[in-house]
Amino acid sequence: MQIVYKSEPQRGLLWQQWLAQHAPDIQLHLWPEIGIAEEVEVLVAWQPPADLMTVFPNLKLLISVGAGADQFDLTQLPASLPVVRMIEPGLTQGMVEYVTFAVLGLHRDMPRYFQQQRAAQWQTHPIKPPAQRRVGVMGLGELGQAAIQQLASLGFDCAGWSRSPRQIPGVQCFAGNHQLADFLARTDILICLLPLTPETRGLLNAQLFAQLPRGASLVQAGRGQQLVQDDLLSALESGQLSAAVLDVTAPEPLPPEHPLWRHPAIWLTPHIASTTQAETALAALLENLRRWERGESLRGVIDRQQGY
Ligand code: NDP
Ligand code: OXD
Repeated sequence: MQIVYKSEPQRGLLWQQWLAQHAPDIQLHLWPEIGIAEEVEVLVAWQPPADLMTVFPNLKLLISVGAGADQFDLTQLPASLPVVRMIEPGLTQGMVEYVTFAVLGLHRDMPRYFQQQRAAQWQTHPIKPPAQRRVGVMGLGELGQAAIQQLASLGFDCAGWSRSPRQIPGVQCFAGNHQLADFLARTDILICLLPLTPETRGLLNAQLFAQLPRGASLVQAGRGQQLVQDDLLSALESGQLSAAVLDVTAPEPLPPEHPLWRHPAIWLTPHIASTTQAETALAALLENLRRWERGESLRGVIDRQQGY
């Protein structure tokens, strides 16, 4: 099997060496080296080359090296080309860690304490038990479910919101637009782990913030285009929101002069919440390639209608 990998080079090198040793029938080429283009059946990429089907005329499978596949313009790809995304334990664990860090930081008033530190102000605030802190995760997929289970184990009052109804022990589950208002009304810390689709683009806006309890906070680790940044700044200004932890922005990188960088109630990280880990992803990648060879269903197939 001839595969081309086009993403972070270190990971590609490790995969190439590991496959050569453990699955020598799979030859992984590291972009821009592609072997014989006509023989390439699988592309594993973050950003595919322009004119994908011209470069690889016999491509049969496109694998996103990340959890999201919104970086692909699905409308430009043949309907018959399966597109799958990465589901692997290292990526999930990274997101669980980031969300847990952010929620604990917000729960324990850390943005406020860091502001106080800069002002050399020694002032304490009451500590709330986690059971009195209502966290709400938007998106109950691979990452959202893992994150919420960790938060529930820490004793937070947890709810989640998804497109279709879900059942997660110990978590109050809401689904669909008709239950969004109820979900928001009971959420002190809102975490977005939604994929970017036409429905979720711009969803984190003034109207949505207004439905949260006053003083709520936001953790945004989905995609930058889901957040209306000016609406966030206004909500922080008015006190409707008290703080935000942002891992994704639009654009990325965020220009140095952008107000989000310097806002005292915002913690900003450069899209590092999680990433596909070279070692842990190998088994997931190989498993999907073998399933594909055997004509079996793949893990993480993107539904073209839903866009995720
Ligand atoms: P999944 O596809 O497994 O889960 C997506 C979840 O979102 C599902 O629960 C789905 O509902 C829900 N959803 C989708 N559209 C809507 C909608 N319109 N209304 C309500 N719920 C909706 O994705 P993952 O959990 O693997 O990843 C989620 C996202 O996290 C990625 O797409 C990516 O954008 C982001 N990400 C960010 C990273 C970072 O470093 N910042 C790293 C990795 C991922 P249902 O259950 O009904 O299908
Ligand atoms: C991903 C990401 O989707 O890194 O994996 O954002």
